[in-house]
Amino acid sequence: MTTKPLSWQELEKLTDWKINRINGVTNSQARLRLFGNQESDIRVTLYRDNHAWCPYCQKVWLWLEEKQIPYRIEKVTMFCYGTKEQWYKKIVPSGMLPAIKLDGRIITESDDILIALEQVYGVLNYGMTDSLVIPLRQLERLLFRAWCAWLCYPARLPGADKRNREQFQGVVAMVEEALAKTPGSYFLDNFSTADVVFTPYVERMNASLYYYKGYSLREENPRLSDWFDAMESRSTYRGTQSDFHTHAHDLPPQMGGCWENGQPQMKINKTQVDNGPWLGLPDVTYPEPTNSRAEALQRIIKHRKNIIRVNPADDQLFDEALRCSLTQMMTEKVCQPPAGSDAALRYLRDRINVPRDMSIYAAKRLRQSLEDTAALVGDNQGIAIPFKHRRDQNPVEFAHN
Ligand SMILES: N[C@@H](CCC(=O)N[C@@H](CS)C(=O)NCC(=O)O)C(=O)O
Repeated sequence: MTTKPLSWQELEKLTDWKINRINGVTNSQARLRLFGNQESDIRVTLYRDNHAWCPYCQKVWLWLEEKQIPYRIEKVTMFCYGTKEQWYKKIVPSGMLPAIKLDGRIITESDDILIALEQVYGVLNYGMTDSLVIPLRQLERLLFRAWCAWLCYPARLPGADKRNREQFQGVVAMVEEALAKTPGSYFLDNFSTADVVFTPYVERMNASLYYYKGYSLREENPRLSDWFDAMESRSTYRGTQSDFHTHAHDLPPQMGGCWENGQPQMKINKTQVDNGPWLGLPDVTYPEPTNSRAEALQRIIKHRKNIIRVNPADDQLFDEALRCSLTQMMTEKVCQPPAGSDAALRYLRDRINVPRDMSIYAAKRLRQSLEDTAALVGDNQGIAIPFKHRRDQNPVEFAHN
């Protein structure tokens, strides 16, 4: 069945998605988190990056959410997508993230931040300097280095890719062994700091190795698979969790490059991450919430003016095409977009960020509806996502209302 695009007013009636940013579940839009406390109880400000790309920020963010510490959030631009704010350079001259202000004192370095927070608020089941946690922190760094060695350097010599892969898998085997030491799914007998420390990079390893190397960390390792499932049972993690598409394209400028190995499985994975279908990718396994489409719709409605303004296509043409795509997403009826809007729809498809813009399933639904709608008029792609920088994501463009 085909239909005409709904107007923005009609679309607005199809969503009642709403969250309580301040006291509700973990979300990336909040500037203030109270967990039922008063604003006067706040002693902490977290400085994290605008797009929730910075892994070390995720570590501190997750810890604060798990401990339900009341805090403020100040967002800062990373060098790879824009200009560092002067006010931030005054507090942290290097511009590095994350940082916190705790009782007026600025602290940088994510490990030092967690240790300082533990001194004030107590540990998250086990502390950073606990004799059980220290070897796990060392193992996480070992895994990180093996991942970088495989992902971030070109494997020019024959057999290099295979060797790097084996070296990485060797460290993964040690991680599997560490996870197997306790009966539950977490690193220690309960969820703890150790899990928080592993989270940011294991999430990025899962995404990047799937996309650039055809290796599925989560599917090939049973203990890590259980660990991911356990993490996804926590609303705190779900609020900070990103997806394969976001990471595949946010990592290259941050890491100084990610190298494809060109193998058949890699090519299949890359095509699926970039062109869909996005449902079914092993970046998430918890069941899809019933309101994922309503969330995507609400988020687009809120930012539609800027989304249309920054899109390279003509505003009127893209406005109609975008409404077609949203109409299709909400009604499941085919809605023919204007001729020539395929590249514009795919431009947006490629720039939805998780969790910055919306949660993982909402983004999958939206990407799919943009792709399905674009496919009705052609196979033109949007302007390619840059690899060396991501200034196409400069948050300044979204500061206007
Ligand atoms: N050892 C530091 C590493 C922090 C770090 O590398 N931060 C990166 C982002 S992940 C950064 O702020 N780079 C500057 C920028 O990208 O603007 C920590 O643990 O906090």
